[in-house]
Amino acid sequence: MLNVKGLSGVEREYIRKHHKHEINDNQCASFLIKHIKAPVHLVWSLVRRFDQPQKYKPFVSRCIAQENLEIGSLREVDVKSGLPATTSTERLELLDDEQHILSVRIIGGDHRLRNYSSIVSVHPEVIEGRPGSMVIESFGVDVPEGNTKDETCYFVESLIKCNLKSLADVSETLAV
Ligand code: A9S
Repeated sequence: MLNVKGLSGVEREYIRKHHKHEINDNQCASFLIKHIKAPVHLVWSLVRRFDQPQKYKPFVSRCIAQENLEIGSLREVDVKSGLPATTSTERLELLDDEQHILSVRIIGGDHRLRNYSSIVSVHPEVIEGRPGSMVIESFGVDVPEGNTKDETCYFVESLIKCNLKSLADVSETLAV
C-alpha cells in the first residue's frame, strides 16, 4: 500500500510509523495527505479538540463530550441534515501532544461505518519558505453489506477530503 505513486520518502516514513491499521478481509483502509500553510501548533490546536470537532469539521452540528480529554473519553457527535446518519458515538484512542497524533474509534451511531478507526498526524514542513503543516489522516473500516471496498473507500475518502479542506481553510485564516 505504501509504494503508491507520488509519496515522498518522508510521507512514506510517517505513514509507516504512525498509521498502522489492523485490517481484516472484510475491511478497507486508506489515507489522505493535506499540506496546510499554517504552523503545526495552530493546526494541532484544532485537531486535538476531541470535544469540539465542529471547530473545523463541516458536517458536525453538535458534539457532547466529557471535558477532560483522556484515553477512553467518549463523544456524541450530531451531524447536519442531508447526511446518511444523524449521530455517531466515538472514543478517544490516542492523543499525543508531543508527536501530534490523534486516534479516534467510532463505536456506535445510526450510520453504516462499523469498526471505523482513524488516525490523524500533524508534521512540520516548510511551504513557500514559511512554517507549514503536513496532515496525514488514515482510516480502516468494515465494508458494509452490499458495498465494495472501492465504494467504501471512495465514500470515506470524500468525507475526509472535506474535513481536511475545512481544516486548511480554518487554519490558514487563523494564520494570517
Ligand atoms: O468525521 C470524520 O472524521 C470522518 C467520517 C468519515 C465521518 C462520517 C460520518 O460522521 C458521516 C459524515 C455522518 C457519514 C459518519 C460517522 C457516518 C457517515 O455515514
